[in-house]
Amino acid sequence: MSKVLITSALPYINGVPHLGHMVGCLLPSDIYARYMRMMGNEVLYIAGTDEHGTTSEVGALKEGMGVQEYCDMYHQRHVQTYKDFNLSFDCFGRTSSEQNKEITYHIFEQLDKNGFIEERTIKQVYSIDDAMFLADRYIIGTCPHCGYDKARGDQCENCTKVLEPTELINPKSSVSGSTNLEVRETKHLFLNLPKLEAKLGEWIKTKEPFWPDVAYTIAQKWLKEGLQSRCITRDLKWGFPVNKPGYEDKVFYVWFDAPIGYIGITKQWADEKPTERNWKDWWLNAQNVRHVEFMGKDNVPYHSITFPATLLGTGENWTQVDYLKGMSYLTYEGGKFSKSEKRGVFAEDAVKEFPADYWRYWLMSNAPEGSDSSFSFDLFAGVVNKDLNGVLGNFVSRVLKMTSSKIGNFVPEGGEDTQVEKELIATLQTRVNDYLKYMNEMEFRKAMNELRAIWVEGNNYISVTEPWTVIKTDEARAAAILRNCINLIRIFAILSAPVMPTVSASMLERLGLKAADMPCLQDFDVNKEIKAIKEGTPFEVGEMLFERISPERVEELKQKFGSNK
Ligand code: B3M
Ligand code: ZN
Repeated sequence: MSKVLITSALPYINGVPHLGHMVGCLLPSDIYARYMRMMGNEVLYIAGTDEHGTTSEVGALKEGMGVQEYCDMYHQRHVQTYKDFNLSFDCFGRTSSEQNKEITYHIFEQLDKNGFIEERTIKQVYSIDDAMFLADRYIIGTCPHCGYDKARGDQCENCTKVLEPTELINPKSSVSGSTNLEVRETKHLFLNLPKLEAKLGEWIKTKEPFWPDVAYTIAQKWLKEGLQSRCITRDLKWGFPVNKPGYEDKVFYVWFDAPIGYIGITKQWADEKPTERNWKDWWLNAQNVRHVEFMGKDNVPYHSITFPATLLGTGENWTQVDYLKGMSYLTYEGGKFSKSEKRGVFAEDAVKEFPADYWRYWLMSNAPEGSDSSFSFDLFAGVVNKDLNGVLGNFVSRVLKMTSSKIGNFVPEGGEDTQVEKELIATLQTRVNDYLKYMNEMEFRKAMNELRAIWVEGNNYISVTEPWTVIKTDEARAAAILRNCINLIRIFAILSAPVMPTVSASMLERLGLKAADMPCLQDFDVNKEIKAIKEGTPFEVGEMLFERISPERVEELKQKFGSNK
């Protein structure tokens, strides 16, 4: 048994997650965590809300709440949403925790002691009416290049030119609208990445065979262009106050303490049961831990450069990422998800329409791996009706109903297998091996494709063997066929468990089994598993596993959630 540490990028606290967030890191990490547990590994699966930064301060201001109160409220909403989606975190914590503060301070002190922190004086825009320094993107004005009047201080959305806030014509604060702004000098701390470059380059080389191309290429590109020092402090109130004399009125930049949050949240988890758990077993001088990180591709530079460099600079032996899975983006009905324009499906609303497993399966079988992918209700209904209801649901209901009406509510006894079963077992074994291989490699679309092909084999088998005809002349043979089919239901339930845990449990329950009874997926032997349920075992037919989505319902959903078309 090996130890696998799985982290999902920590969702920003402000706002609620939409389907794009779900598929970008939260869902694939959960599927991988469930799968790795079923492979017999010791898994620690961690995530939490990313709470610091200007966006939280501004968000709280807009909703007329204190920042702490705002974060407490949104944290609960995140927790509830992920529970509804059945995400199996060992701990879903918060970057604002005391534990994270303690570890952030320690890491900063080490970096400072080792000479990787520089002090610099920079110029920044101060809003007198808001009584705060404004982050570049909170200053809006007219773009000097194209004349667009809502350009942000970091970039013009219209002509895409990167800007300095001081270049804007008629700048104003987007927090209050005030034009009462001035440029002030302020002292900040920088992480000296150029000084860490050589160490980092050495470390990245050791990762070459393990990293998918996208992460490796991004990291190499940054290294080739030469690293720049990065400012790790901000003039804000909400955040961890900097633990260095002269900087007490500043806080750490959100991207400094957010990835440290993986460690802080592990400590939160350990502190719940201090006699049983130790966060250091996973993070500091830890033995045999493989760390796998999931994130949207825009987060890759922070996880392959800044955070590893931060840990390397401490001179201590921290667990570093071994494999980084970066996902592209999901679009909605041909456009962007947009909360303000009320377009797109938010996770908390999605589960009110259909059970989480429908979404989990659709999102993973259409995961934006490699390139972006697009959600539409037509595509969603197509997959639910065809793959889930038509292939899997139909097989389960057909087999159990037929057995019940022709033989009885128990696993049929007697009868022999033939060449057909030999071929079925061989085909399934090849497919199962491929499925497990893709899951190991975190190639989720391919894995889901294989899973569906496995269900299809069940339908093929029953069509070829025709137990409903055979029973008229050879009851024993029909019994053998239906017994195999019932065992296939169990096999399908086991293999589907990482992606559709509730559906899987419902399939098992019909056969009098529990999720805890599932065998280890390592060396999964179809030949053995197809004989697992004893003859005479009672079963229940149960309801249809999935509902069909009608064209009328699709139209309703498009109206309700907005469409770009
Ligand atoms: N909160 C960005 C994001 O949600 C950021 C990730 C932090 S991971 C340490 O996309
Ligand atoms: Zn412009």
